[in-house]
Amino acid sequence: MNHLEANFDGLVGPTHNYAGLSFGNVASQSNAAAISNPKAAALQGLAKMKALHDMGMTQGVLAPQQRPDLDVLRRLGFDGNDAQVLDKAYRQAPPILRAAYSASSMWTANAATVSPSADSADGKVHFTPANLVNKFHRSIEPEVTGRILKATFADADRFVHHQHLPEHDQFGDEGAANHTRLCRDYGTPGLQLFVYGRYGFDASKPAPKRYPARQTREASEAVARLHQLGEHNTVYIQQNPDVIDQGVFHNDVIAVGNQNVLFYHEEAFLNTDAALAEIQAKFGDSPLHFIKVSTEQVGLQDAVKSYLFNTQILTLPNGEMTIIAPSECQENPAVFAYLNDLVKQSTPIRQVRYFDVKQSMQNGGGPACLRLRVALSEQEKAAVNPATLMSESKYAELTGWVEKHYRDRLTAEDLRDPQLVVESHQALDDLTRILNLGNLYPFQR
Ligand code: SUG
Repeated sequence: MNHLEANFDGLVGPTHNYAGLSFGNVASQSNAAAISNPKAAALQGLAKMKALHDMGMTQGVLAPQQRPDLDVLRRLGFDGNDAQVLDKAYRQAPPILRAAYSASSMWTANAATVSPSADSADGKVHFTPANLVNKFHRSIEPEVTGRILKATFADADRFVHHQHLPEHDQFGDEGAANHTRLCRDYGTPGLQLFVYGRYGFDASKPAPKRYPARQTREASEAVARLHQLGEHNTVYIQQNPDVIDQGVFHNDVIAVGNQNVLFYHEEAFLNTDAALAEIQAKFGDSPLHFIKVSTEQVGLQDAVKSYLFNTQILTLPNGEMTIIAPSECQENPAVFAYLNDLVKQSTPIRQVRYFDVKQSMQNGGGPACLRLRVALSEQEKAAVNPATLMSESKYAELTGWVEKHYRDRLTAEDLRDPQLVVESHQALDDLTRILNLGNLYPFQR
């Protein structure tokens, strides 16, 4: 039976803006108050999706969330009609208004953790939305994320949807950004690496000092239990707290894996040798490529700025691996030289392709942040909501939809404009028809 790995990218929502909301994410903080271009952001994301489709990959689309989240603003005491709620929040608490407007659900690597049927004891694909409790603007995502995932992977005989973990920092969970699966083929049982930043219930263990560790070990263990994984197919690895303090707010900023390749920076993990030995022991005899990038080759700051590791490693239909990198990797001399050399080495990676996702990068989201990987059998793929899969016609329909509904400029001042709410609702209402999602948004219920 054929298995494949699908990428489900987050469609950038109509209110994409730069609000400086993510302490510990250097790009988000340094672009606070920059002027965003939601139309360009959405088109950049769609162009990447279409390119992967054209490369023969299975590419899906995950819908954005309803923003602004007026319910959460009302829950926080801003009352009146929609225009009054926006105006009060704008005058009394601008950062809260910006949070309620964030299009951060575009980074679907943080939407959920997904375990394929080959690994889970019950032979089903498991999804757990991430609770994202570390940042207020992201903590308001999981419920609707769960609804979007259910509308996309609806077949209850094949797909199991769990509730997100309890909403507390001790169970901080950021989803697939801290989760990598290694395997021989997508359909053979694999090994799931859960990378955490700290312990939630043991303050004596190492932890970063400056920036928050968003993922706890206890959260990772809970997801593995829910997904019916066992000791034989899980490895827990602690992130190096020092790199978190240098801006590595998710593990996918410093490491990425695909099939039998683990591509990582030498400073990524706390106990690297022990972790690699455990991976090797549990992976079995077949060849495994640990591609280590040393600090001498690429310094940590260059890795963080260029997002060398926030790349997608794809296995193309011809079996060769390609890296999907942001154009920032081309612009950084050390990183560009490294990648040019990498494709000449004896690893499965044969090619690098560069994409302009600058609108997302300026908020700390690279190509890998924008996608959720779902390994599927052909039957499972056939059970996916077909309207969410990329095709020539879907691309044309979605780019037309963006051109029609999106603004090309958004400032902090614009967020008080009630017309933006009307425009966003119209856009999302149309989108639920294009993606055949039903009435999933609060304003539709
Ligand atoms: O959670 N940025 C996101 C970026 C997420 C990147 N995802 C992965 N690494 N998988 C975050 O920090 C910034 C929003 C703002 O400041 O406007 C933001 O939420």
